[in-house]
Amino acid sequence: MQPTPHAPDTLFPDSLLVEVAWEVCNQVGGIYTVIRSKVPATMPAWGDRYCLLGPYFPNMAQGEFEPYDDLTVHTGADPFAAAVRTMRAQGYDVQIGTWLVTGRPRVVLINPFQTYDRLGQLKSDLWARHGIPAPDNDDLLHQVIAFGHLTTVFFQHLAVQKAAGQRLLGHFHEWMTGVAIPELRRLQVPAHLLFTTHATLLGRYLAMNDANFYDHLMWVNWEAEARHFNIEPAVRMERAAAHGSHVFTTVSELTVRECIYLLDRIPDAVLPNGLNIERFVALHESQNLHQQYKAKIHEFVMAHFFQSYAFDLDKTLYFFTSGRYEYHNKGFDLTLEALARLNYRLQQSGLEGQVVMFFITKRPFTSINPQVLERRAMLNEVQETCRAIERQVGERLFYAAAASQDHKLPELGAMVDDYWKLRYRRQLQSWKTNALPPVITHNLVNDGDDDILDFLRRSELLNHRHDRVKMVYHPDFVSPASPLLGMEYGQFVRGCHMGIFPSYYEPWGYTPLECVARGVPAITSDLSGFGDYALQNVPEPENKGIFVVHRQEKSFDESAEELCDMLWHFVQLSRRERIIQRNAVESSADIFDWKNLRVHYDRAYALALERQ
Ligand code: G6P
Ligand code: 1S3
Repeated sequence: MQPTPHAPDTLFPDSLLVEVAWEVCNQVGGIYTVIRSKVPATMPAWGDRYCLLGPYFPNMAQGEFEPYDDLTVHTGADPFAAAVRTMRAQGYDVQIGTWLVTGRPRVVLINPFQTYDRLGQLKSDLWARHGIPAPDNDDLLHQVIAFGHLTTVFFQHLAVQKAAGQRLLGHFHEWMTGVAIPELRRLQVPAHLLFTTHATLLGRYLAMNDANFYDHLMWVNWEAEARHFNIEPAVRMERAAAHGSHVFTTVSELTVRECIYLLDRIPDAVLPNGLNIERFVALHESQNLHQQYKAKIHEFVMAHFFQSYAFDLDKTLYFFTSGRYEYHNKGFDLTLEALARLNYRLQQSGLEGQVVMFFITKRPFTSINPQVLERRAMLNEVQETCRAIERQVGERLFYAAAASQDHKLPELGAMVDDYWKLRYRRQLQSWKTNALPPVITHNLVNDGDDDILDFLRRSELLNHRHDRVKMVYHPDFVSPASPLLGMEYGQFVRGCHMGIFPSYYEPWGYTPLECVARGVPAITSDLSGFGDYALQNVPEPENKGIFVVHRQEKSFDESAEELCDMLWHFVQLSRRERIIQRNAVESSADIFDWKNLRVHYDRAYALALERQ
């Protein structure tokens, strides 16, 4: 396919930009969201002088990547195609094409496995030249080292192929791609290099293992800790990238502290993360979608709970949290504690209604719990019977109305055949059970050793009829193919009332921002980059549906109480107040549109171009 021509740029007109990330056409986590969502704001500025570079994993790239046809690669005048050509002429396997996402940027993908026959040499060079050791049995490190070498080769070719006077910017995200930086500097490849860390390796490990991580941060001996956690090679790669780049950046003020103490370099800039915010012209459109997707969640909830006992769906609120399973770092522990307190408060109060809380994360499981599937299947049968009765009554009523002499509504029950009446009664009899609705939807591989389940069992939050906070732990991502919550994640978010993300360690944290962008209020914390940014840049964030739990210099108990207060306040809002709040949330999302946040990247590029 021919690449689409893009409008020429006015910013940095004499420069080329290559953004290198492990997650280009390869969705793993948050960096995929950064890169992908930024494309529509990046293309108008850089157009044909922009290229993304990542590792080629055919299974992951499938469906997202469309290669250019041979003619385009062979004759393409742009320096990226020329660099690919010359690499291919040397026998390298390099893909060039279009990433099939909004903005359709050019991408170059390189298969890291092609240099595995030279791994021994690459590893010994890395050690001899940059003091970075590499163990024998770590496949991710091997891929990273191989890809780092191929990236270096690509930049060397690009530096030759670019037009005279053209300047080359290389922006590397995260340590997995940053390993090329020290080698590019050693070879003096004429490129202006930026490195962005989205979380320091040690920070993540230490935060997970030290309840007073932030107090101890400035005393950490990075070398000793890297050995202790057995991550020394990756930490050394991260440090080499941070120190070797012309411009070093990170995603939030919070991570700046980590960079200073754990990487020994003060970042030159903070590049906050944004989203490509798509706004509806009319606010009611967004409200309609909430109603539509909430109805889908209602279906799941009826299937899951109503076999055991029913409750009023109109007085039910849906809360959720989601993200990588890092129990402490993502604040799952705090969320559970606050929900347990909320359950108690609701039980003691005269308030009507209940909360259904979803934990959406990823854990190894063997299958969906057959009981849960059966509950769903039985409800589907009940629904089919109801529809059949509805059709029969509908047709007969219509006939009766047309033939009516007295204009009275006939007895509707008499219009249903005995067959359907019996079937209806039998289905309902066999459907109802005394068993409690399961708190988890899947069978975990290690059910006996799971922090969420452990908490629920210890605190007796087991979906008893009297519990006013019900739990649904869904240890798999939400997807339209799922027989339980068969919808897109974004649709699920819209159907909920509130997202809860009071992280303890979170360099940025997209999950609350994804809520806000969909008009759903969200709770974050002052230890997440997003929460910290909101406190500093959004006037009265709570009026825009962004609630920030204070965790800095607060005990677990104090933060849990604050979170519980926020939830308690929310459950007391009227429907009208919730609707008004959703409208306010949606209109505050613009602050986080890449169109507004891209300026931070532009400034960093300008700075990199000044440095040699
Ligand atoms: C949207 C719909 C309304 C509906 C409301 C429910 O605003 O347009 O028709 O009543 O959602 O809001 P709730 O917060 O109760 O889910
Ligand atoms: C990191 O991904 P994570 O969830 O491992 O990068 C994300 C994008 O910058 C960031 O939002 C997140 O906080 C980091 O932790």
